[in-house]
Amino acid sequence: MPGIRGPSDYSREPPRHPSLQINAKEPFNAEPPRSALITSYVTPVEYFYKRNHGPIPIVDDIERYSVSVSGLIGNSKELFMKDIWRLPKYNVAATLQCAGNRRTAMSKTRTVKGVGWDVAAIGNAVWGGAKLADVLELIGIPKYTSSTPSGGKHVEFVSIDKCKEENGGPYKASIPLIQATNPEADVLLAYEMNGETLNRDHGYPLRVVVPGVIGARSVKWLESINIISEECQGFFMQKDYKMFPPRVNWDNINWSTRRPQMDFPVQCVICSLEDVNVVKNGKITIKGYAVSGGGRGIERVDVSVDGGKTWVEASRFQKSGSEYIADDDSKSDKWAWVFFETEAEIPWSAEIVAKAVDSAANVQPENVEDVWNLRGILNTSWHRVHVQVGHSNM
Ligand SMILES: Nc1nc2c(c(=O)[nH]1)N[C@H]1C(S)=C(S)[C@@H](COP(=O)(O)O)O[C@H]1N2
Ligand SMILES: [Mo]
Repeated sequence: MPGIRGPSDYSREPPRHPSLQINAKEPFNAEPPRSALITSYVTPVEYFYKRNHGPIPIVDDIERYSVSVSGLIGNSKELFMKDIWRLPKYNVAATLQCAGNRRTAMSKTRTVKGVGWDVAAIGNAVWGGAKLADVLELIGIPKYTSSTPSGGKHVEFVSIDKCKEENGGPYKASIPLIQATNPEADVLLAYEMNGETLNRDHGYPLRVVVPGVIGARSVKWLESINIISEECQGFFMQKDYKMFPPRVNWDNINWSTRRPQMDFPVQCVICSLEDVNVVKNGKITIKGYAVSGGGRGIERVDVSVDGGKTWVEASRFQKSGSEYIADDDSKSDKWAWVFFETEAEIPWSAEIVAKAVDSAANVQPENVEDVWNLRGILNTSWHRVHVQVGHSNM
């Protein structure tokens, strides 16, 4: 194996921050406390959620590490880190969100299958690396190609980790060739996260970052890239991460009837309050994140302190000192989340609700029941927290 290997046990896992809430230990799945998310627009690496399906791979020799590129392209090629480093480097601020974010809340309606997550299976990082479009050009596929002469229409990313869902094989996924060769789609082969070398949990030495798409397609610990005619047939593309209607259950499911989920829908979450917060007086700050997939901006965030009867509009911002304008790429980070904030005065108890609208006017569903699905993905229902005012003499 070229300088990297996927261990079959958990004896060599990397160190992790003690404040992470562990949702599964082996494989390691953890998220930060929700309040940590809103302390910084760029999520510090140690607080960034970790979503794994097997033991973390080990790099024995970075000099020997290479990614093989093959499939429907003439000759296959080995790319070493020095080949990747030589390409123009881009820093892209992009929010990664697991499709299972907010799954625990969905499972309260009806049981779902999968690791439970609160609201922090999401993070915003500045990813540094080469554009996949440049990498593919290097091996002879021009920009904006939707099909190669030999019929390649998808780009498959294969890892080196050992996943039980793949019967001990590696994690894999694919994206359409047209997205991979479009430089504006900003798909990266990233070797840096927030200006530092990628760490082991997040895919060292090289990972894919597909902005605006569910985290599942951003394959970590890249081992090979294949140009293929049909989308990847791996477990995580074909038998997982698909959105089914509420009536589909484990007895009547037919996986082939649905497409693999790619873009994520509009989402927003209140992070400054927990269920149930007791506050000293009636003044509260309602702050959280809002994000949409496909590069769509956040047009509006509505907040209610009476369970959704009346609404106010929250302010939105990304970086301090610059105004956030949805879909203005010169001012705002198109692939990144937006923070929202508003203050409110509440009586003795209140249901606080937040919902976002994206730049295509997509809205969040009111009730989780309406989007319930057996795998518990894409819970984007109105986010609600309950707050009580405590009567102390302080
Ligand atoms: N090789 C590999 N890549 C992977 C995964 C994995 O288990 N193995 N998990 C995927 C999923 S489901 C998500 S949400 C993101 C999580 O990335 P992070 O751990 O860097 O936050 O990685 C994706 N890439
Ligand atoms: Mo995920």
